[in-house]
Amino acid sequence: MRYWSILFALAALFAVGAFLYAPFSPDWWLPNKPTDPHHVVSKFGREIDSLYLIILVITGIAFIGTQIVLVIAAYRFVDQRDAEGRPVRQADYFHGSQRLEVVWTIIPAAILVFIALYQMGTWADIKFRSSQPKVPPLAEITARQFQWVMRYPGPDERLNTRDDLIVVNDLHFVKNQTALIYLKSSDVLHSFYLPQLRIKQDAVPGMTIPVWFDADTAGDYDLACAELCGWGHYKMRGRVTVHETGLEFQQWLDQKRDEQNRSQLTMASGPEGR
Ligand SMILES: [Cu+2]
Repeated sequence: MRYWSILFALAALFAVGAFLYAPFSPDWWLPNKPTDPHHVVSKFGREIDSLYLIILVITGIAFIGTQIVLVIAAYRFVDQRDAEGRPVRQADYFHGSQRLEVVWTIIPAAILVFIALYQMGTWADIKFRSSQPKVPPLAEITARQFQWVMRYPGPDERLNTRDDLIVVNDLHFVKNQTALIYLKSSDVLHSFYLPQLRIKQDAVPGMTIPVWFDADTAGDYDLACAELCGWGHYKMRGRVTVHETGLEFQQWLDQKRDEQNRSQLTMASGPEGR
């Protein structure tokens, strides 16, 4: 029944066609056009995207290869009968093939070793403590159900002093400058996720984790929590603003600090102050 093998071949052809077409589709997401909302804007991000593409090419070749073999096998070894209804070809039974098993173990193992070694430099740049940039921290960010509390150092440039600025869900830094933050959690596991920067780091209760990143395009981006942390998980969305210049960033800091001082004054002066 060749008819069936051709029908199954169509399914394989469709799957391979969809795979090959996907990168040219307007909805394709990696790597993406500058107009795309998830366009990568950081050095780490581009490295991660290229790693992703390499893995996609390797798995793509394996995928197309297996589909071709599947279609050929279904067509060639089709169930055929002679006039008396007996099978034309007798099936062969054999107890495995050691050579084949060695081949299909060594090839994937070699590919995995290659990927493991190839990505090591990128991983080290993003995560190793030894790569931590020697810059003053931009902020300390504490995740809690369900918001990001961001503490920026005040004019004394030190964290956890009285002149700190505290804002919620509002991350600001300057274009082309490495931003270093200290990530904490005050309740459960959260995950600090900057999609356009391809940065993701768990916030772990009891730990202070340094995270660093940069952006080469000024603009507004997203901050999300990527760890289901409770009923209000979806609310842990923050704004990320990358400023064109340090001056612009400083102006934002000053303005927020003024607002904070004013509201503290109002609170301190009690009802008459209103
Ligand atoms: Cu969360």
